[in-house]
Amino acid sequence: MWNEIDQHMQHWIREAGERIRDAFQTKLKIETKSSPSDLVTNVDREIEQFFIERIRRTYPTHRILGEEGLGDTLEALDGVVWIIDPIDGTMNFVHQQRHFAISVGVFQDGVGMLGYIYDVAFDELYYAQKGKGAFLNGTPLPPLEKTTLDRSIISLNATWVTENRRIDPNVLAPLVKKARGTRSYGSAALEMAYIAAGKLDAYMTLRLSPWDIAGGMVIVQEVGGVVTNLYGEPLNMIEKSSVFVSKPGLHEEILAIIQR
Ligand code: 2AM
Ligand code: CA
Ligand code: CA
Ligand code: CA
Repeated sequence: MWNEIDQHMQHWIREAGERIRDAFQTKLKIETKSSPSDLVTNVDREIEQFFIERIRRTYPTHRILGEEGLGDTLEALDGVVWIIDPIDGTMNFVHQQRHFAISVGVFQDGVGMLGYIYDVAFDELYYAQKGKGAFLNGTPLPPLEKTTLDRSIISLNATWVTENRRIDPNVLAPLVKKARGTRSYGSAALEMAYIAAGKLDAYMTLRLSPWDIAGGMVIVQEVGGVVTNLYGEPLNMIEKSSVFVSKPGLHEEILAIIQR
């Protein structure tokens, strides 16, 4: 069953990517949601609808949780659930026309079975099937090796060093100082894909939704990366939470610093 779903999805996601690239030739309708930095466009909604139509036609019993709310309203993850973010990194999509991705995870009774992150501008499809390994455009991604903070690039958002309700900026200073470098790409999905591919070593963020991380979680775990919240606890794919994704070894080292 999972191989069959994967075959459909490999076609659907590349077709969706083509539609997004075509949309650059049209005028985007841009609106704000919860805040002036929280953007949505007509393309976000159209791409979510694109996946919903195909999934419903092919798998009428599956349920769909999508960021733009065009799927089902879910209270639990029983059965097969597709968790979809049609465009992750909408601000990048609007301002930069790159560094955004389609992110999809397919879960069965709460367990991630398939994960997809499609970097549309670069035409790079990261995907994984539980127990079968992770791939980038068909090439297997090697297992992640343990690393240490002084040799690591960590990804986090600059707003953390401003006053905020969730984390003391002074806790982050030693972490940022000790790391080899820091980055921020503005797409949780791509940041997770980069960890799976060894381009980043850790990614941490304060508040994400299931659709931001569902695809990435399957891909990262398949190469031995660790995915938890900022307290080191497992993630629950039905609620918002903080997220901390890392290579093995480094995960313990960073947790020890931020929990001091
Ligand atoms: P989105 O583009 O799908 O909304 C940006 O730092 C990252 O955080 C993106 O992955 C973005 O996903 C996500 N994000 C989650 N909630 C957000 C919000 N309220 N405003 C902006 N980005 C948000
Ligand atoms: Ca959004
Ligand atoms: Ca998102
Ligand atoms: Ca989105």
